[in-house]
Amino acid sequence: MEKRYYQPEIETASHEQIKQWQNERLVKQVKHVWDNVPYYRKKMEEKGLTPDDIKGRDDLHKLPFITKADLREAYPYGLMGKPLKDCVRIQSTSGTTGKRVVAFYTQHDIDLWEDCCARAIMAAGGTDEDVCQVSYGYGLFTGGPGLNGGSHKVGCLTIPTSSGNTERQIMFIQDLQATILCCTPSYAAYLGESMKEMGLTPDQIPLKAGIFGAEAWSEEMRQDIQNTLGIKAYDIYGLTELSGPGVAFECSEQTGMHINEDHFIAEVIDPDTGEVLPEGSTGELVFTAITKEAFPLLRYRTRDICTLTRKACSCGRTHIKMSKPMGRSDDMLIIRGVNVFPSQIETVLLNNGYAANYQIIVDRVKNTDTLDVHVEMTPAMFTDNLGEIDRMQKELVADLRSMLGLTAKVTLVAPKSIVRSEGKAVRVIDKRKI
Ligand code: DLL
Repeated sequence: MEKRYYQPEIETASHEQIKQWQNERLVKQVKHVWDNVPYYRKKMEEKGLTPDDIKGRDDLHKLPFITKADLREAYPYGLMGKPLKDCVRIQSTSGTTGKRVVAFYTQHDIDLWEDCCARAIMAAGGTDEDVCQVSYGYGLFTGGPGLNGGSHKVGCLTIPTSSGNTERQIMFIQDLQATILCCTPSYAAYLGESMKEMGLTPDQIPLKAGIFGAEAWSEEMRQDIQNTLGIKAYDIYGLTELSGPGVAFECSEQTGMHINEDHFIAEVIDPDTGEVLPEGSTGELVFTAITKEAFPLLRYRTRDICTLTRKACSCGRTHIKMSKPMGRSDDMLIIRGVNVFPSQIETVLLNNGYAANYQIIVDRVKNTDTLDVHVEMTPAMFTDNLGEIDRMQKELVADLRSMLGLTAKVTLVAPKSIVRSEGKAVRVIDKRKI
């Protein structure tokens, strides 16, 4: 495939050049934050630091972390780096795990964010000849606005369907011959399932690529979506606190996501001690935004667990790659003392021929944690033969035991009985917290 980049001189810059950009921008950003964000200045003072202590990337570890708790404490204006009159937009998270995060943007911030999304679209093969359907939610969620802006920058014809109304989504894909689809992986799987039911085969679907993110999804789910829709499915990562989608994106190699290092410095730390881990270790991802003006977070703890690698990539991009996050540290379930990520359960299900339609129910009965996995049978495997269902359930229990090291209860349910999601899927119900 011909190599195309949105900003070639940046995306393929040498490691020395990237380091130089990071050093210069970090020094400038620390000064900006010191001068304009009293909340963070106080945190630095508490550690006995002034901007003079930060001469470049190698000094980053000295700076204090910012956590979700800081965002809550400083809500809504306490971490702003620019006066309100210079800001043109906010975006916000759904706030499912506490108070909403409100992030502020100057026009310059939006411009750089959209550049990052444009890089992702071109890495997925997008050009100005493409028709890009953006089926992420528009509004406060960053998915729709971010990819919409990136699609404009690439020059694609953009279809801003937002999420939901699956029939209309499919109508636009067919009638306007959409070639790129942007949505959550769970919604892509649902669209694929619906098109299959309508009798559409992959070669009758005009899509060639998908840019899917905003939630954890397994390699097996990627294969599933690629096969049903007849596309290449690319991962994209980001979070509202750091702008939104496009902090990192996948290229033709599909082996992890390039982090846009001219805008973000990534570290991986031990989530328990906060110690910075060497490249290649698995730990919590921490980001420092070095170009953002209005919401300039330094050393923000994402709670996402992954590894970083600077191995050469066949796409020609030089920016460091992050692995697919295996989940969030706060998504990790501790069941009878064992750490369980929902993505591990998904892998077992998809390897056994099930689709990613499942729900994990955790409870505590008589002081013992219980793990119930409800899994939909696919229409092809559906049966009402109880002996056969029992056999299939036992097979999954055994495979889950070898993956997780503990026994789960598996209940197979009829096709279509688990609610489909149009945005981020809710996979886990933890009744211990209710
Ligand atoms: O989900 C931004 C986004 C929109 C990313 C569209 C990609 C595509 P938030 O709602 O603030 O922002 O949620 C951020 O979602 O910390 C991760 O836990 C998770 N996440 C995002 N992308 C991925 C991904 C958007 N590709 C949180 N794989 C992050 C796994 C992801 N998890």
